[in-house]
Amino acid sequence: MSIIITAFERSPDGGAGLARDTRVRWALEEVGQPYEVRLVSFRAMKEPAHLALHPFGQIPTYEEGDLALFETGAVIFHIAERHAGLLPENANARARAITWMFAALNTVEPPILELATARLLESDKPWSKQRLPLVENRVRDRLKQLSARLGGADWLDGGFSAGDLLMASVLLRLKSSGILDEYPNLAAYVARSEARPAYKRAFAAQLAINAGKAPAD
Ligand SMILES: N[C@@H](CCC(=O)N[C@@H](CS)C(=O)NCC(=O)O)C(=O)O
Repeated sequence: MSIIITAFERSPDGGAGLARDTRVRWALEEVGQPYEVRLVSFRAMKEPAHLALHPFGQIPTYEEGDLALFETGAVIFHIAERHAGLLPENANARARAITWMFAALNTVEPPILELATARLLESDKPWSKQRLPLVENRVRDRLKQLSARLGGADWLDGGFSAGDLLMASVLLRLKSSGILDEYPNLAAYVARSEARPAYKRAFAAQLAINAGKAPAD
Protein backbone atom coordinates (compact mmCIF):
# COMPACT_ATOMS: atom_id res chain seq x y z
CA MET A 1 0.00 0.00 0.00
CA SER A 2 1.54 3.32 -0.97
CA ILE A 3 2.34 5.88 1.70
CA ILE A 4 1.74 9.59 1.09
CA ILE A 5 2.94 12.29 3.46
CA THR A 6 2.47 16.04 3.25
CA ALA A 7 5.22 18.64 3.49
CA PHE A 8 5.54 22.40 3.05
CA GLU A 9 5.61 23.57 -0.54
CA ARG A 10 8.13 26.12 0.72
CA SER A 11 9.50 25.49 4.20
CA PRO A 12 9.98 28.48 6.53
CA ASP A 13 13.46 27.10 7.34
CA GLY A 14 14.48 27.02 3.67
CA GLY A 15 15.37 23.31 3.86
CA ALA A 16 17.31 23.21 7.15
CA GLY A 17 15.39 20.03 7.95
CA LEU A 18 13.46 21.38 10.92
CA ALA A 19 10.00 21.00 9.40
CA ARG A 20 8.48 17.90 10.91
CA ASP A 21 8.09 15.97 7.67
CA THR A 22 11.84 15.31 8.04
CA ARG A 23 11.33 13.08 11.07
CA VAL A 24 8.62 11.08 9.28
CA ARG A 25 10.80 10.74 6.16
CA TRP A 26 13.64 9.60 8.46
CA ALA A 27 11.48 6.91 10.10
CA LEU A 28 10.35 5.65 6.69
CA GLU A 29 13.95 5.57 5.48
CA GLU A 30 15.06 3.66 8.59
CA VAL A 31 12.52 0.91 7.92
CA GLY A 32 13.01 0.95 4.14
CA GLN A 33 9.48 2.02 3.16
CA PRO A 34 9.09 4.08 -0.01
CA TYR A 35 6.75 7.06 0.20
CA GLU A 36 5.31 9.87 -1.87
CA VAL A 37 5.07 13.50 -0.85
CA ARG A 38 2.23 15.91 -1.51
CA LEU A 39 3.40 19.50 -1.12
CA VAL A 40 0.98 21.98 0.43
CA SER A 41 1.01 25.76 0.60
CA PHE A 42 0.23 27.60 3.85
CA ARG A 43 -3.12 28.59 2.34
CA ALA A 44 -4.02 25.03 1.30
CA MET A 45 -3.13 23.78 4.81
CA LYS A 46 -6.04 25.77 6.23
CA GLU A 47 -8.58 24.68 3.61
CA PRO A 48 -11.19 21.94 4.13
CA ALA A 49 -9.42 19.24 2.10
CA HIS A 50 -6.32 19.43 4.29
CA LEU A 51 -8.27 20.06 7.51
CA ALA A 52 -10.05 16.75 6.90
CA LEU A 53 -6.63 15.09 7.23
CA HIS A 54 -5.20 17.38 9.90
CA PRO A 55 -7.66 19.16 12.21
CA PHE A 56 -5.04 21.78 13.15
CA GLY A 57 -4.13 22.63 9.57
CA GLN A 58 -0.50 21.55 9.84
CA ILE A 59 2.02 19.25 8.20
CA PRO A 60 2.97 16.46 8.14
CA THR A 61 0.07 14.09 7.53
CA TYR A 62 0.35 10.41 6.70
CA GLU A 63 -1.94 8.43 4.41
CA GLU A 64 -1.78 4.72 3.79
CA GLY A 65 -4.82 3.22 2.02
CA ASP A 66 -7.87 4.33 3.99
CA LEU A 67 -5.81 5.28 7.06
CA ALA A 68 -5.05 8.98 7.60
CA LEU A 69 -2.91 10.10 10.54
CA PHE A 70 -1.49 13.34 11.91
CA GLU A 71 0.90 14.11 14.83
CA THR A 72 4.44 12.93 14.23
CA GLY A 73 4.55 10.93 17.47
CA ALA A 74 1.55 8.87 16.36
CA VAL A 75 2.82 8.57 12.80
CA ILE A 76 6.26 7.36 13.86
CA PHE A 77 4.75 4.98 16.39
CA HIS A 78 2.55 3.55 13.62
CA ILE A 79 5.56 3.10 11.31
CA ALA A 80 7.60 1.52 14.10
CA GLU A 81 4.81 -0.88 15.03
CA ARG A 82 4.37 -2.13 11.48
CA HIS A 83 7.96 -2.40 10.35
CA ALA A 84 11.05 -3.80 12.03
CA GLY A 85 13.93 -1.49 12.88
CA LEU A 86 12.61 1.21 15.18
CA LEU A 87 11.36 -0.62 18.28
CA PRO A 88 12.96 -3.57 20.08
CA GLU A 89 11.24 -6.98 20.11
CA ASN A 90 11.56 -7.43 23.87
CA ALA A 91 8.38 -6.10 25.51
CA ASN A 92 10.09 -4.16 28.30
CA ALA A 93 12.74 -2.69 26.02
CA ARG A 94 9.96 -1.71 23.62
CA ALA A 95 8.00 0.01 26.40
CA ARG A 96 11.13 1.94 27.40
CA ALA A 97 11.77 3.04 23.81
CA ILE A 98 8.16 4.27 23.60
CA THR A 99 8.71 6.13 26.87
CA TRP A 100 11.60 8.00 25.21
CA MET A 101 9.31 8.89 22.30
CA PHE A 102 6.92 10.54 24.75
CA ALA A 103 9.78 12.15 26.68
CA ALA A 104 11.10 13.71 23.49
CA LEU A 105 7.74 15.19 22.54
CA ASN A 106 6.25 15.99 25.96
CA THR A 107 9.23 16.90 28.10
CA VAL A 108 12.12 18.00 25.89
CA GLU A 109 10.45 19.54 22.85
CA PRO A 110 8.22 22.11 24.66
CA PRO A 111 11.00 24.28 26.16
CA ILE A 112 12.95 24.05 22.87
CA LEU A 113 9.91 25.28 20.93
CA GLU A 114 9.40 28.01 23.51
CA LEU A 115 12.97 29.17 22.87
CA ALA A 116 12.41 29.16 19.10
CA THR A 117 9.25 31.25 19.60
CA ALA A 118 11.06 33.66 21.92
CA ARG A 119 13.87 34.14 19.41
CA LEU A 120 11.88 34.28 16.20
CA LEU A 121 8.61 35.90 17.14
CA GLU A 122 9.21 37.93 20.31
CA SER A 123 12.57 39.61 19.76
CA ASP A 124 10.90 42.97 19.04
CA LYS A 125 8.97 42.98 22.33
CA PRO A 126 10.19 45.33 25.09
CA TRP A 127 10.40 42.44 27.58
CA SER A 128 12.22 40.05 25.22
CA LYS A 129 15.76 40.70 26.55
CA GLN A 130 14.67 39.93 30.10
CA ARG A 131 12.68 36.84 29.19
CA LEU A 132 15.16 35.17 26.85
CA PRO A 133 17.67 34.05 29.54
CA LEU A 134 14.82 32.48 31.52
CA VAL A 135 13.66 30.49 28.51
CA GLU A 136 17.24 29.49 27.65
CA ASN A 137 17.79 28.25 31.19
CA ARG A 138 14.66 26.11 31.05
CA VAL A 139 16.16 24.43 27.97
CA ARG A 140 19.48 24.02 29.80
CA ASP A 141 17.72 22.37 32.76
CA ARG A 142 16.31 19.69 30.48
CA LEU A 143 19.54 19.22 28.51
CA LYS A 144 21.53 18.83 31.71
CA GLN A 145 19.20 16.04 32.85
CA LEU A 146 19.18 14.36 29.44
CA SER A 147 22.96 14.63 29.18
CA ALA A 148 23.36 13.00 32.62
CA ARG A 149 21.12 10.12 31.57
CA LEU A 150 22.78 9.55 28.20
CA GLY A 151 26.27 9.64 29.73
CA GLY A 152 28.75 7.93 27.43
CA ALA A 153 26.17 5.77 25.63
CA ASP A 154 25.51 6.00 21.93
CA TRP A 155 21.71 5.85 22.29
CA LEU A 156 19.21 6.39 25.08
CA ASP A 157 18.43 2.74 25.83
CA GLY A 158 20.47 0.09 24.04
CA GLY A 159 20.26 0.24 20.25
CA PHE A 160 18.91 3.11 18.15
CA SER A 161 15.10 3.33 18.41
CA ALA A 162 12.15 5.55 17.54
CA GLY A 163 12.85 7.21 20.91
CA ASP A 164 16.26 8.33 19.64
CA LEU A 165 14.80 9.36 16.29
CA LEU A 166 12.37 11.72 17.99
CA MET A 167 14.83 12.94 20.63
CA ALA A 168 17.47 13.77 18.03
CA SER A 169 14.83 15.43 15.82
CA VAL A 170 13.82 17.64 18.74
CA LEU A 171 17.43 18.50 19.68
CA LEU A 172 18.32 19.38 16.08
CA ARG A 173 16.33 22.60 16.46
CA LEU A 174 18.99 23.79 18.95
CA LYS A 175 21.96 23.30 16.66
CA SER A 176 22.19 26.90 15.51
CA SER A 177 21.72 28.29 19.04
CA GLY A 178 25.06 27.09 20.44
CA ILE A 179 23.29 25.71 23.54
CA LEU A 180 23.64 22.12 22.38
CA ASP A 181 27.45 22.49 22.32
CA GLU A 182 27.39 23.17 26.07
CA TYR A 183 26.59 19.43 26.39
CA PRO A 184 29.24 17.64 24.31
CA ASN A 185 27.65 14.20 24.68
CA LEU A 186 24.33 15.55 23.37
CA ALA A 187 26.05 17.36 20.49
CA ALA A 188 27.78 14.04 19.64
CA TYR A 189 24.44 12.21 19.94
CA VAL A 190 22.88 14.58 17.41
CA ALA A 191 25.90 14.28 15.09
CA ARG A 192 25.68 10.46 15.38
CA SER A 193 22.00 10.66 14.42
CA GLU A 194 22.68 12.95 11.47
CA ALA A 195 25.36 10.53 10.26
CA ARG A 196 22.83 7.71 9.86
CA PRO A 197 22.30 6.97 6.16
CA ALA A 198 18.51 7.05 6.66
CA TYR A 199 18.68 10.55 8.15
CA LYS A 200 20.91 11.73 5.32
CA ARG A 201 18.43 10.49 2.72
CA ALA A 202 15.52 12.13 4.55
CA PHE A 203 17.40 15.42 4.88
CA ALA A 204 18.45 15.41 1.22
CA ALA A 205 14.89 14.70 0.07
CA GLN A 206 13.41 17.68 1.93
CA LEU A 207 16.31 19.90 0.86
CA ALA A 208 15.72 19.00 -2.77
CA ILE A 209 12.22 20.47 -2.47
CA ASN A 210 13.33 23.67 -0.78
CA ALA A 211 16.70 24.38 -2.40
CA GLY A 212 16.59 27.54 -4.43
CA LYS A 213 13.21 28.61 -3.04
CA ALA A 214 13.00 31.61 -0.76
CA PRO A 215 11.93 30.48 2.73
CA ALA A 216 8.22 30.96 3.43
CA ASP A 217 7.35 33.52 6.10
N1 LIG B 1 2.65 18.30 17.25
C1 LIG B 1 2.59 18.34 15.80
C2 LIG B 1 3.16 19.67 15.35
C3 LIG B 1 2.97 19.91 13.86
C4 LIG B 1 3.53 21.25 13.44
O1 LIG B 1 3.78 22.14 14.29
N2 LIG B 1 3.73 21.42 12.13
C5 LIG B 1 4.28 22.65 11.63
C6 LIG B 1 5.41 22.37 10.66
S1 LIG B 1 6.76 21.56 11.44
C7 LIG B 1 3.22 23.41 10.83
O2 LIG B 1 2.49 22.81 10.07
N3 LIG B 1 3.18 24.73 11.01
C8 LIG B 1 2.31 25.59 10.26
C9 LIG B 1 1.11 25.98 11.04
O3 LIG B 1 0.93 25.56 12.20
O4 LIG B 1 0.31 26.75 10.47
C10 LIG B 1 3.38 17.15 15.22
O5 LIG B 1 4.33 16.69 15.84
O6 LIG B 1 3.03 16.67 14.12
